[in-house]
Amino acid sequence: MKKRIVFATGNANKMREIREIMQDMEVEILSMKEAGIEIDIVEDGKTFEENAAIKAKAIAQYTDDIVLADDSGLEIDYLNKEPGIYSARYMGEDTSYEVKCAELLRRLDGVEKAKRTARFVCAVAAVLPNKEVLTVRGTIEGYIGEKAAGENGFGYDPIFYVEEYGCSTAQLSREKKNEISHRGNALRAIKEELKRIGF
Ligand code: ITT
Repeated sequence: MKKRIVFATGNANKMREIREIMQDMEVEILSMKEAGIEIDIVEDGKTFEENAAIKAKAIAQYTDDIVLADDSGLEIDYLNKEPGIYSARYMGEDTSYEVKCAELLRRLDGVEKAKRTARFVCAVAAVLPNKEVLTVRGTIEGYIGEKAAGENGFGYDPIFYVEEYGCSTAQLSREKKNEISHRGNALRAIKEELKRIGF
């Protein structure tokens, strides 16, 4: 039987990237919904790592498979690292990303490029078969552009620009984003950890 991993996320965009990044593994990856686990998880941690561990541990109560979770967000230095761990909740969960991105651009109006530095952060937590919990972190450095651009990706991608490519992560191909992204970096690190334990 193929090995299984359950991913503790309800975010379909994350799930798509996760499947793309982990496609080289001989493992079946199920979202928590596909695994038949539908619960509300209160993310009341103070760091990305704490929240990722909260999500993974909550789902691990319902399965013996390895459980992974992703907690991620955008840190804007000029805004004291806002929206940070509150990235999904910024201006309310139901507010569109068009509106959220426009508001962040407005708050940075007139701020020079050198002060617009930002990063995406992704913490991935794993609950292993022996219930040990591991966490890793991946980041990508960039800056907030002057305007939103691009149709790929999701969330804050249209306003997050990468110096090396001179465009937003919403303008990169899926492959390129996964190659350089916070999520790609964190998931590659967790893959190494899983390999180390012989999974
Ligand atoms: P789960 O908790 O169910 O995984 P969520 O959307 O609530 O889904 P988070 O609490 O980790 O996930 O919030 C992450 C938010 O950060 C996400 O909703 C995006 O707004 C933003 N974000 C994370 N990764 C991103 C990426 O690759 N590109 C753009 N925005 C991203």
